[in-house]
Amino acid sequence: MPFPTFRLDKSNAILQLLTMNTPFHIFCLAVPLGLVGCLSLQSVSSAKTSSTFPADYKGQPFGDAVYKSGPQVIPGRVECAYFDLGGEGVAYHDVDAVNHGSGELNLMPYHQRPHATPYIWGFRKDEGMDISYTKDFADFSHPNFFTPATNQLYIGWTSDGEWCNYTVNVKKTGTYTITALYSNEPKTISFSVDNQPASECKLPMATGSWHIWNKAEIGTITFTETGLHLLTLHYNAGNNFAYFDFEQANHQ
Ligand SMILES: [Ca+2]
Repeated sequence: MPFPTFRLDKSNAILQLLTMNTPFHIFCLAVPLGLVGCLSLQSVSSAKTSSTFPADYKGQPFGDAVYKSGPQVIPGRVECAYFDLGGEGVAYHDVDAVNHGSGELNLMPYHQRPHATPYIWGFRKDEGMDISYTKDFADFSHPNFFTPATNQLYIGWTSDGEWCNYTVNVKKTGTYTITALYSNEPKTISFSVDNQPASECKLPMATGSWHIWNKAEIGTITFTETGLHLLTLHYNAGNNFAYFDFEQANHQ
């Protein structure tokens, strides 16, 4: 039997499937499904870049063998440890090149907790940013104002004048409340969007320790265009930061 010829566009693929004999049924079914899958992947990876995204930015959204979701989404949660790839002066500014958590403290066996994994305690250990995770003896041995997740990653060892970038995918325009999971001092932090000042936020209370955590609403921020934006967190010494939740204000 000669091979039939057919076009595999979406409109007639199903018709061909119904009218042809096996084994071409299988082929015809697999190809359209593959096309659909490819289109889905493409839609995830090709978020629209906003008109104000800095054209000369050399950083990239964080990703590794475990985290493959691409730019973090607003509305939603921005995990602080998922700052962009690109290194010192591009994706962040940190006062020294040592990662004092993953690349120093967590090299000590005692800090490699049984509830964690090498991926967690060594998370991005070669970055200058300082990263660690919540530990049984440090973060859960006392009451917290808000109890973080076990193995919650956070950025710490903060110093004055530091900043870090997050390429975020904003799905809806509008004003958002920002809720932070943080510890320690009642400092002021700020965010810029596409290199323009966008929000100044006040951490409402001292928690009393680097390892006593609080989750609180700290301010608002407005996005006037959907698509990819460069969100920059500016901070000084005094806090650990785990994540920021961005929720649309006033049920817009
Ligand atoms: Ca550092």
